Amino acid sequence: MSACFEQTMRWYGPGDPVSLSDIRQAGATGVVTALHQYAPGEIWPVEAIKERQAIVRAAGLEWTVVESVNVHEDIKRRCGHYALYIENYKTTLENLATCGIFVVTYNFMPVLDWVRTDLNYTCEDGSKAMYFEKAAFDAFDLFVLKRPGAEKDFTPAEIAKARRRFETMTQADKEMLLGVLLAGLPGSNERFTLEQILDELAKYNRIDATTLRRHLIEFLQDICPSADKLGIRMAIHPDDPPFPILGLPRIASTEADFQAILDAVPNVSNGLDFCTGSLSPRPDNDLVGMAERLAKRIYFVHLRSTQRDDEGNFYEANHLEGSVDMYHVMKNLILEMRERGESIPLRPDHGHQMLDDLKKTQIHYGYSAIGRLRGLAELRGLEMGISRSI
Ligand code: DNO
Repeated sequence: MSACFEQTMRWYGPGDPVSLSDIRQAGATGVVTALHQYAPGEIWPVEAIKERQAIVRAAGLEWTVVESVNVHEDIKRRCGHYALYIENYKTTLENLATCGIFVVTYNFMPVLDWVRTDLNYTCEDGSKAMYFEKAAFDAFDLFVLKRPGAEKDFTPAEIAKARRRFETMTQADKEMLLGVLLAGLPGSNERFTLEQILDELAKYNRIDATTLRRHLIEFLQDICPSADKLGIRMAIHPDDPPFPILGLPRIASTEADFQAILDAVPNVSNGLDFCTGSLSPRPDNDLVGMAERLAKRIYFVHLRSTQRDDEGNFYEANHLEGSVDMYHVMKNLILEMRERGESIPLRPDHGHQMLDDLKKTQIHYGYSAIGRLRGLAELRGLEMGISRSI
C-alpha cells in the first residue's frame, strides 16, 4: 500500500467541547494537541506529555503532531531570557521524542497568532465562518487602537475607506470587533487590553523583517542540530493573514520566505506546516507550485481554503471551494508521499459552524465538530479519488 495522509484533527485537550470520541467518529486516527497549560518558554515534563498521550491512546487515537510548542517573545526579539528559553525548548523537544512524538508545529508571528474581524460571518448556505475585512481591521488599527505612526502604513485611499467604515460602526459593532481582536492567542486564556497590545507592538519598533528573519534563523540553528538527532521534524506555520498587520514584521508569508528559511538552515529537522488556508489570501502565492517545489520539507499540512476578493478581504471557504486549487495541491502532496514512502499528517482546519454546532455556546472558533468532520470527509474523498486515478 502506498503512503497516504495520516488523518488527524486538532484537540484542545480535556476541556475541549469536541471530544476524542467525536474525533474518532469523524474518521481521524491521529490527534494534534498541545499542553496549553505551559506558558511559552516553560519545559513540558515527560510525565505531563505521557499523561496526555495516555488519554489520547485510551480513546483509540495517537498523538501525532504537537501544535504548537509556542516560541517565547524573547526568542523572537532575541532579548531578555531568550537563551534560557531556547534551552527549555530543546528540553521539551527531547521530552517529546522520548515519548515517541516527532512532529512539532510552531509559528514565528510576533505578538498575535491568527487574526480575523468577524467570527460569525453567515455564509449563503446558513453556516457560519470566520471573516477578515480589511477596512474594519484598518479602522481598528487607526481609530480604535490609534497605533502611533499607523498612517504611514496606509495609502490615503485606504485611510479614507477605513474612516468611512469606522463611521458606520455602531457601539455594538466596535465592541464585537474589539472582543474578536483582543481575544489574543487562540487556545490560550490570555486576553489583551488595548494598552497591553500597544506596549507589545512597541517592542517591535526596531525589529524589521530582516532582523526577525535573522532571529528565526538563529533560533533554528540553535535547536535543529539536536532536533536532527532526536528525529524531530519542526514545521513552521505560515503567517495568518500572510501580509503585515499592525506594523509588525512578517517573515513566513510567501514561497520566497520559506525558501530563505530552508536555505539558511538546511538541517532535515527544519521544515514546514503547509497551511493552504493561511497562505491563500495572497493571490501571488502559487500554492500548487509551492506544494511541488517545497514538498521535500513539508512535514504537516492544514488543507483548508479561503475565498478572497480584490479588496484584501477573505472568509474561510468550504475545504474544496474558495481560492485554493485543492485538487492539484493534494495531487502534488500525494506524489511526494509516494516518493518518500511515508505519510504526511493532514488536518482539516477552521470548519464552519453548521447543523447542531450552531446551537452550541462553548466553542473554539474554527474548531467545530461537524464543520471539520465535513472538511475531513471531503479531503478524504478527494485523496481516494486522486490516489486511485494516478
Ligand atoms: C489557527 C491555527 C494557528 C496555528 C499556530 C501554529 O487555527 O492554524 O493557531 O496553530 O499559529 O503555531
